Amino acid sequence: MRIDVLTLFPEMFQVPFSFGIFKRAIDHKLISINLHNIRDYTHDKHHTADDYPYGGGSGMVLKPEPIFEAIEAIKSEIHFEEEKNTLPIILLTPQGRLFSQQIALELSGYSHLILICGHYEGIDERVREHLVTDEISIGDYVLSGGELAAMVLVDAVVRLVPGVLGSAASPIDDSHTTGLLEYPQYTRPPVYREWAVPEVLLSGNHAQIAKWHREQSIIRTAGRRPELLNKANLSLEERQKIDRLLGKQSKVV
Ligand code: 6GU
Repeated sequence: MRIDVLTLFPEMFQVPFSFGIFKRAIDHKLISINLHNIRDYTHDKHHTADDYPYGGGSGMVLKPEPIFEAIEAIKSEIHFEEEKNTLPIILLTPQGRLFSQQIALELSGYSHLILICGHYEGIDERVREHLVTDEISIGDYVLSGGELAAMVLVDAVVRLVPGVLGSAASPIDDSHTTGLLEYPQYTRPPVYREWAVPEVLLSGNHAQIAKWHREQSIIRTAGRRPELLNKANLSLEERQKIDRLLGKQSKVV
């Protein structure tokens, strides 16, 4: 998968993309991330990427020309019409559709994505109308720019690209894919400050352990995020257990 990112601050991406799964995925050529400074596509000697809003108002607005030209430069390297026409051009903005595991999964199916990091007070509307194919927000709060949102999106998408997580971990089991939150995890020592690890986990009985994991996931989801249970794949017995749980217990576990 190839990801092109248009930003005023390409340096912000250096650290996160140099560690962990990103570094491994880039080194193994499973993904390539190309950073483009929007200022490099300006033509005046001050490299002006933003300007005052028509009609007045506070803040600056990103100019359309450098953004159109950057995308056209990227597209000129694509030789297949089909890819050019289906390529997602995603604007990160608080006005976009709310990002989710479902959207991450959808985006992980593309071989190429372009991300535009919005900044200042806004972006010229013509970019939205005539260039962008999708707008995404990562949550109902305001960030000062789209960069951190782009990093969140790239992280969530890249780990779904086959091979990126390696063979041990599978994103299929992730919470928000299963609809259930993760069960509690323990490691050594078996007793720490008199707090013992649940006995079943030390039993070596794999069937009992799997049953406990499942139960704990359900209890935890019912306590913290009951609305997630609607999309979880639960047996009738499990549904009945939850009804009893939610009826009797209101404490968050
Ligand atoms: Cl994508 N951009 C900005 N500036 N703020 C946000 C956001 C994006 N998503 C949530 N808040």
